[in-house]
Amino acid sequence: MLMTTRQGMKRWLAAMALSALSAAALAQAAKPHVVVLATGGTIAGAGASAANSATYAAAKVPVEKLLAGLPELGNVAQVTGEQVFQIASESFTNEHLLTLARRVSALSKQADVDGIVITHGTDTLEETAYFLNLVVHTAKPIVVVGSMRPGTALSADGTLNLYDAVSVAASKDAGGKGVLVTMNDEIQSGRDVSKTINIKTEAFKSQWGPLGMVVEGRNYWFRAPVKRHTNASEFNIDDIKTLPAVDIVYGYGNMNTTGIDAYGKAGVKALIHAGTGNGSVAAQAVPALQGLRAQGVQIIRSARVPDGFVLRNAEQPDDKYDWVVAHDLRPQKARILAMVALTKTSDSKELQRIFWEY
Ligand code: DAS
Repeated sequence: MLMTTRQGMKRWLAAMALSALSAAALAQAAKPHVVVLATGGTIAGAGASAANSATYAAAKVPVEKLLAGLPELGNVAQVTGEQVFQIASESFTNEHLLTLARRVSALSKQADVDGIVITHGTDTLEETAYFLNLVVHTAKPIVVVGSMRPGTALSADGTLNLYDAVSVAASKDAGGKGVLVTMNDEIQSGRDVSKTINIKTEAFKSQWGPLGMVVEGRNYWFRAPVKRHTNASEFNIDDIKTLPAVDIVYGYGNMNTTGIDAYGKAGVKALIHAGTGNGSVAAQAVPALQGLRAQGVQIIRSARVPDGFVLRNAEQPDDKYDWVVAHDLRPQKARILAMVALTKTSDSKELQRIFWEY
C-alpha cells in the first residue's frame, strides 16, 4: 500500500516523538532513586493565611502533596514517597524512633535505593537525626529535613529545604558522612546540629559549624565528621528491640531533688543531669544522685549551657562518684546516646568510652 507523503510524515513525527519520550524516560530512570519518608512537622504544616508564618497546624499535608508541589525534584532524582507518620515531632516516642530507623535501615539495604530523605518536625529533628546516625548501617546518604514555616506562609522555607535534601541524598559525595540535616542552605551533621532559635529560618546550628553548603543542587564540603557513625557504629537497629528509660533533670538556683527522686522511683536506667556552667551539680542534689548511682542508675553530666563541653573531674569528682560526662552533647542528645549505649552495656567506664567516641 503506497503511503501518502502526509501519512509518512505523520508516522515519522510519531516515531520521533516516541524516541524522544523513551530517551526522556531513559534519562529519568538513570537518575538516582531517593525515597522520601514523611513523618509530619511544619514542613507538612498549613496555616490559615500566607501571613501566618508562626501560627499554623503541623502535620497536615500528605507526602504525595509535598512531592507534587515540587516538580523540580524530578530534575535531580527519581523520587518516591512514604507516609511513615503524620505527627508533630514533639510527640515522637521511642517507638517512633525504632519504627523509623527500621524502615530507613531496610530501604538502605535495597539496591534500587540510592538515598533517603526524612521529612520531620524541627522540635526533635536533632534527636532523630542522631539516633539514625548511631544505629543505621549504610554508606548511602540519609538526610533529615524540616522547615520553620508552613508551606502556606510567605517565604516558606520548606520547598527549598526539601529540594536541597533530595539533591544531597542523590549525591554520591554525601555518602559516608553520617546522617545529614539540610536546613537554610547548610549541610549539618546529624550528630552536631541542634535547633537553637524557635521562630527563624536560620534555626539549626552546631558549635562546630556545618559540614558544608548546598547551593542550586551542588554540595560544597568544608569538613567531615570525626565521631563514629553508621557503618562504623557498634550499635545496629537490627539488634535493638526496645530502648531503656533515660530522662533529664535541669540544674538551676535553689535546686531540689524532687525530680531526681521521682525519676529514681520511676525506674530510670540513666539520668542526664543538665547542669549549670560546666555541668555543675548543686551540693544539695549530690546525695540523691549518689543514691540512684548506688541502685545501678547511671548518672551522666551534661550542661544547660549550649556550647563548649563538660570536663571530666573539673568541678565534680566524676571518678570518685563513678559518673559519666556527656562531652559536648546537649542533654537531649546525651539521652539518645545513653539509651542506645545501655542496650549494650551498663558499665560506667564503657559508657564513658562511648561518650568520647560517638
Ligand atoms: N511542632 C513542631 C514539630 O513538629 C513544628 C515544626 O517546627 O516542625 O517539630
